[in-house]
Amino acid sequence: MELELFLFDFCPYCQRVSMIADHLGIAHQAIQLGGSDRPTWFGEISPHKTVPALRMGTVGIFDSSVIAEYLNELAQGRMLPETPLERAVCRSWIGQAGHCQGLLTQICLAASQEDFEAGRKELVGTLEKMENLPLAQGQSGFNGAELSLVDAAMAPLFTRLAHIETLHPILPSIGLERVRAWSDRLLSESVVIRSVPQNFPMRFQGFLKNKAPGGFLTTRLTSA
Ligand SMILES: N[C@@H](CCC(=O)N[C@@H](CS)C(=O)NCC(=O)O)C(=O)O
Repeated sequence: MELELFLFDFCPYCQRVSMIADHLGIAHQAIQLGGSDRPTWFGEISPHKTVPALRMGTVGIFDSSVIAEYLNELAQGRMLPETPLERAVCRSWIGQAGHCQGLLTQICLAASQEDFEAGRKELVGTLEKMENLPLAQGQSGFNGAELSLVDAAMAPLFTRLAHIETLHPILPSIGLERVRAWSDRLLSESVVIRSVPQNFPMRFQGFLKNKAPGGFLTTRLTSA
């Protein structure tokens, strides 16, 4: 039975899922669905027509966390550690990655410097919690050498953070060394590089101009 993945290449949640499928070598057909006018039949697979979504025969599933777990199960759970407690720790931090992604959207769409700073402060606060984890101590991923579901949840965030930082600093100049090193290592992994559209900088600019005309970051963009 063919596995179909419905994706939009600029979407961070889709980046996460396609990176996992690629890393695990799971054969699939990637079907790109743009940002607007998704067909009616797609609502049968994903009730709010959000991507990513997955179809196996007549069965559809949606939500990147669910799809990530499903793909990982198809590969005997390689992308999570062995014990239930370690897996639960990972899932806790995957939840935080989702929280960070929401904050990043808030930062991108901030109308004023004040809103931008409020989002930035909360994002840095969450990353500071990650800094104290036993992560990123010379290994490429959250759990060690193998890319994990936590890495796949964080990589889209790090991709976007790196672009935003070309416009305005987000991370403090001192501190967060482990998180920075974790980001650098993930962004240099070939599976992560392949998950980012080649025209990402241009798309990112287009996203800011469309979604936040006159917003704090958009202004930085035009003055850059
Ligand atoms: N919680 C969902 C979020 C998915 C989501 O918001 N996807 C966006 C694209 S980034 C979407 O399809 N939005 C609806 C639209 O663009 O019409 C997940 O993790 O899959």
